[in-house]
Amino acid sequence: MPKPTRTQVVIIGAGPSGLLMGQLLYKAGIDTLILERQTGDYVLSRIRAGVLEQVSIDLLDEVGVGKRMHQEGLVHGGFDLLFKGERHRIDMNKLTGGKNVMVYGQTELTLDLMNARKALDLPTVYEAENVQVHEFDTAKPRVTYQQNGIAHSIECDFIAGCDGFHGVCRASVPKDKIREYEKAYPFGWLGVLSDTPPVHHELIYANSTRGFALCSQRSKTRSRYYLQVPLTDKVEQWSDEAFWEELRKRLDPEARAQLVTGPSIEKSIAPLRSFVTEPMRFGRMFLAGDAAHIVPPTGAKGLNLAATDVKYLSTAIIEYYQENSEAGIDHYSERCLRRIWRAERFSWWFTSLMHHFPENGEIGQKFQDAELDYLIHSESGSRTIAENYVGLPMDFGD
Ligand code: RFL
Ligand code: PHB
Repeated sequence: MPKPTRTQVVIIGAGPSGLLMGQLLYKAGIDTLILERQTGDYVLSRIRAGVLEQVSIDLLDEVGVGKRMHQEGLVHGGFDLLFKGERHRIDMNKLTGGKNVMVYGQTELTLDLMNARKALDLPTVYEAENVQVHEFDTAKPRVTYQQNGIAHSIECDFIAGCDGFHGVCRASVPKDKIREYEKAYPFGWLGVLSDTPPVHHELIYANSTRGFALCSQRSKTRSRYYLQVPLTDKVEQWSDEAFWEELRKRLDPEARAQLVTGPSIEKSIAPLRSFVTEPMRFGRMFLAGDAAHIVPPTGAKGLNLAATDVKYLSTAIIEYYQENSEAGIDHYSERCLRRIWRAERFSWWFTSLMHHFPENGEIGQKFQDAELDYLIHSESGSRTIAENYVGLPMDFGD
């Protein structure tokens, strides 16, 4: 058995949550070790989020990795809702008193965080096998793993479970100590990335009788599109041709005419679910990001919630070391969950409003059309969407 080593915080997972956590703690002089199951290249190959709220932008600036994001990210002050064949703009900027979102791919943000950690020579173990968490309900937690067949054991003060939905941290909590709330949706999103100019300078969220579609982007020359598909569909069934043809059918005539198609550079199907774990603290182990909750991507909230969890958690741990106070740690779950449930509600509501539910029949479609018609014509209705989409503040002040 190799001699155990020690660090202050072991972070499990080098996705956006884990890497941001590492930077926030580094800035406060706290030692971390990150353990990641995959290779760095694999982590960077997962095409996921594209929209950052102001709170996430501010956090990336706070840790000093915002330079490329500000150069290459696209600031959006609105988006279009398309229904009954017509598009209507939600002017987020005007409706929220000047707030915007930033379109910047999760892959780019992860790369920026990865490079920052590498430049500081902070320890990260990629391809860490069989990571296991031990004694996290005591004052001396421990994490074991293997690398290249060699076993390692690390003692620490805290474990940050930033290991995503399929991670080991949540799975290690005794079932009687955790409560899980879950809703699975009866469809998935088929996503395509292509080096083609976006169909529109802002995002288009489309409600069509054929199913939901989303026109997003990564840059002025790279597009990201999604189609609602049955869960039984396999990605191999969808040729590029079939994808573009179906997308065209779900758009309005103007967008249809403007759509530039090309070969896909990534194509995948993601299931949609709402999921929340309560609590998010188990002694000296904390869950953050997708390890603790999942939202359907319609509201673009997943990565943003991950970033704010990590801000709450790093602040609590810094308080513990600098002020010898456990108050932040004690309130971590409660503070996060309040924000999480609000984002979960919005994501569920927006998903329900925009997707096709055949089981709800024609009347279901009529209800959606009527609600959308109300929302775009009522200033308070439009403001409700805008306010939630740009993101709620970290402290609600109420
Ligand atoms: P991640 O990104 O899943 O990273 C977790 C990391 O932990 C590693 N890991 C382990 N490491 C060691 N040992 C183990 N036993 C481990 N088990 C797992 C994994 O390899 C991985 O590297 O979670 P994190 O960091 O919490 O980040 C969350 C975000 O990735 C996620 O919420 C977003 O991508 C969600 N999301 C969106 N969020 C937004 O805010 N805006 C969007 O526009 C948006 N669009 C999306 C999305 C997610 C999507 N999919 C595919 C689910 C669009 C899509 C299609
Ligand atoms: C994306 O660009 O991947 C994206 C954008 C907005 C969403 C979901 C995904 O709501």
